Amino acid sequence: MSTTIRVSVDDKVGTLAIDNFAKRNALGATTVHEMLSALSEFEHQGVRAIVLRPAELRDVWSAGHDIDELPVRGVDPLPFGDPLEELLRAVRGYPGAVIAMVHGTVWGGACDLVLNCDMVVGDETAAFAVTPARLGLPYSASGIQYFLARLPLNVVNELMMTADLIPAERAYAVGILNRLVRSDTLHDHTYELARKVRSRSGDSIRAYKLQATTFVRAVALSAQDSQWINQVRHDVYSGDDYAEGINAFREKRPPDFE
Ligand code: LCV
Repeated sequence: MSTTIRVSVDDKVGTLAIDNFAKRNALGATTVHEMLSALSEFEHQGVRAIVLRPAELRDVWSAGHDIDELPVRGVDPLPFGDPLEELLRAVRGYPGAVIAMVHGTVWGGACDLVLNCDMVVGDETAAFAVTPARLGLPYSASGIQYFLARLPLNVVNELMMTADLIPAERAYAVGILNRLVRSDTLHDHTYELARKVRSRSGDSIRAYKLQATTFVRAVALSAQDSQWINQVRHDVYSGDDYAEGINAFREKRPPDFE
């Protein structure tokens, strides 16, 4: 029995709803593993379009990675095997459309999750922040690569360097949102889009998506540059900023990176 998500299917359109508002729908290992199981079950049932949403439409869509589960200084906070990294790969690899329905603020790894969805429908309350610079954390190389495939460099720079929320109008203007609709029509617009995808050829869409996500990953990178990237990230997650960022969150105070 799932404890932090709600799952349903209606005529091969799935709904995957995060239901843990007490922790602002933070994406901890328990929630992520339930979401991974749901995606696997959707695939088994031949679900062709999935709507990813919060169970309750409140002011926060998701607070991102569960900070309480981030490791201490000196340990990579976003390794390949991190549950949230696994979820991002599962969404990218799902053989059908995953459509994010966004009402409220989306933080950090949840922003990565939404941007990894195939399409994003938001309303006027939707806002997006990518937050490693609030935590002194070196973002994952795969995450950065995917952000750069999804958005212009200057927009990724703004997200990564300010860690501020980009509000709905700008999110639509810069391409984070496919559709920007009024909150009272958000549900209908999102499910209308999901049903449209569901009505098209599942084989064609599956083949397209598998190729598209493969092409996005296909970049030439020397072993030397790969090792250099690992060293750059190691120096940050072993440094003072990361320790301060995590401690500041736990002590409910602004971080002091001076
Ligand atoms: C665990 C939480 C969280 C949370 N984890 O409610 O992108 S990266 O690299 O940064 C990546 C590593 C990542 O995703 O890191 C997480 C990035 N997320 C954030 O920086 C957002 C942190 N959360 C907030 O700023 C606030 O909680 C927001 C603005 C989302 C909501 O504020 P609000 O005042 O409505 P509270 O802050 O009171 O949070 C309610 C409860 O949820 C916990 C938080 O600790 C609190 O728990 P307690 O009731 O036990 O005090 N919580 C919120 N976010 N990411 N726990």
